[in-house]
Amino acid sequence: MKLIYKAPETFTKKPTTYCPGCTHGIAHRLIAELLEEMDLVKKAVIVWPVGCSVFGYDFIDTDATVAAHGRACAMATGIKRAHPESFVITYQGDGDLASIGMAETVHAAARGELITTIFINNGNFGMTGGQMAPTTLIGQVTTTSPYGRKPEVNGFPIHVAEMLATLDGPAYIARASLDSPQHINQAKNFIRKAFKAQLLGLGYSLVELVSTCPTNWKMTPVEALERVRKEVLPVFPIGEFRVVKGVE
Ligand SMILES: Cc1ncc(C[n+]2csc(CCOP(=O)(O)OP(=O)(O)O)c2C)c(N)n1
Ligand code: SF4
Repeated sequence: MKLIYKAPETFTKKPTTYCPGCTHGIAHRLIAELLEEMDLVKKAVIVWPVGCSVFGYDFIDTDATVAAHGRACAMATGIKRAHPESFVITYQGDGDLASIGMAETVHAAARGELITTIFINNGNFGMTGGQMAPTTLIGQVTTTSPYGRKPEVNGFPIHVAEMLATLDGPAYIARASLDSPQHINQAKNFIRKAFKAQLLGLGYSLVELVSTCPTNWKMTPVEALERVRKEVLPVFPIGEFRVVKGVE
């Protein structure tokens, strides 16, 4: 039989800790495939966050560390400056990156640090029980917005990719979605460009990945993917928001 797919070699054989239908695992696969295709496995240092993906170091076998809540970009900055030959990635959820870690992220981007961030936008704090995140949609019910997010009380969702694209430091900023095979292929292309931005020394790069959290959304995996298409993508459109010369 013809082999059409096999798991990346960099994946460990450990059983996943993600819920059924969670797209964190797809994001992991794209990163591992690209590290292999671009011959970066030995140079890679991944800074994992707090949140459901904190155990990412158990699933992707590279050098790695874990940053306290939101501090991944600060830690990655230190690693990259001390070891410029390393290929440094931060992997962060929206609670981690856009809530308590927003300052670190914005300033690392503004400084044009030569690191790459993979940003998982699943609209809530997954690990701690589904609290409202900066990316929670207007009207969305979470454990801390039981009547739905209200702009007058909770403010508006933050569009991280668009916001960072206004800065001069980033070389590549894009948003993709993990809801369908076509979008997953596009996400891989965007992450490849983000990696290229770091390899060419052009500046900070970030790919936001619109993701699911079926458990806290209280949906089946299929309903969660449908919600991404119907409700999330109209608010968080996919596309490239900043591409400096050389990355394309
Ligand atoms: C300093 C600190 N404050 C709070 C927490 C609790 N905490 C752990 S995970 C998490 C939320 C993570 O949510 P997100 O970044 O959206 O990732 P997800 O679980 O959705 O993948 C929080 C608040 C912590 N671990 N450390
Ligand atoms: S709680 Fe949500 S983000 Fe965390 S593993 Fe489950 S589905 Fe994924």
